[in-house]
Amino acid sequence: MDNESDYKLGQLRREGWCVLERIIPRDKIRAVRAGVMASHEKAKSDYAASGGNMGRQVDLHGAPGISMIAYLSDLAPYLADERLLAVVHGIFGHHVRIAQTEFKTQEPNREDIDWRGFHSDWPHDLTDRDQAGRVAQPFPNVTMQLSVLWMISEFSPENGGTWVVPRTHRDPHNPRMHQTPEHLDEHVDQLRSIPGEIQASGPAGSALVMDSRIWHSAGANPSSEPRVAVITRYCPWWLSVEFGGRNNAVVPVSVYNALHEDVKPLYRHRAEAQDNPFTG
Ligand SMILES: O=C(O)CCC(=O)C(=O)O
Repeated sequence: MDNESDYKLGQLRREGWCVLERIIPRDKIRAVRAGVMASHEKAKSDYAASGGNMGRQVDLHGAPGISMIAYLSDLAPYLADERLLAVVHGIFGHHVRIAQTEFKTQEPNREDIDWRGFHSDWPHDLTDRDQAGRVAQPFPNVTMQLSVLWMISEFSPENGGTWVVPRTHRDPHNPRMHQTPEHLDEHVDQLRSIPGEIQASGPAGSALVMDSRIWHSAGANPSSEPRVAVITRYCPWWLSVEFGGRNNAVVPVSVYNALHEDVKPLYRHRAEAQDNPFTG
């Protein structure tokens, strides 16, 4: 492993997050951003036309819908980037897959810049609203999922860069404790600024990598342009990504076949007409 990957891995383990800068190169990012923005609109109109729910990526009947990777051909080649996989493999070993792929664009012109919505991510999402599995607290000291937020726009305090509270991936409390079915005691208000919070920044094309346990929140975007982002959730082979049915969206054969060879293993478990190497 090179020095940069080693440093980022250490930061991720210690602080719960890191930024890998410019995974998408400067000369490609404009075209990728244009592609992602157009695809987001297309996905919205396709889901609306079919009566499905794009947020949950389910069809009209609640069955798995079409995965957002079907709309992200411009971003897809970077999902198996060497620098990113060095860090992901450093945490999980080589057998990994992407559980969920979602658009995370923040609309412009927000005035409520003090807005926060701190939480940790599945499988450490305490709301467990889909009954999709929730690790019991106190969370074991194991990284189970890496939320990789692609900064398709530059991220900064000026446009709603993600808020993170460093080292909270090891904290026994959680900003959503009151939302657990058993209403655990709340120690932290998820809707307010938290001491030590910082706003993750990076040039367009970077990837914010977060341990799913870390407390984080989208930022309100006061600028006049959308803050364009996509999330992909990297999981180890041993984590159930089907249980409860949360975002089990399907990758059509044609989309799967067009993926780069290094990216295919990340989606094979969701690809139509492919053996699932995790169940076979
Ligand atoms: O969009 C962001 O900045 C954060 C996204 C987020 O909180 C999430 O996907 O869990």
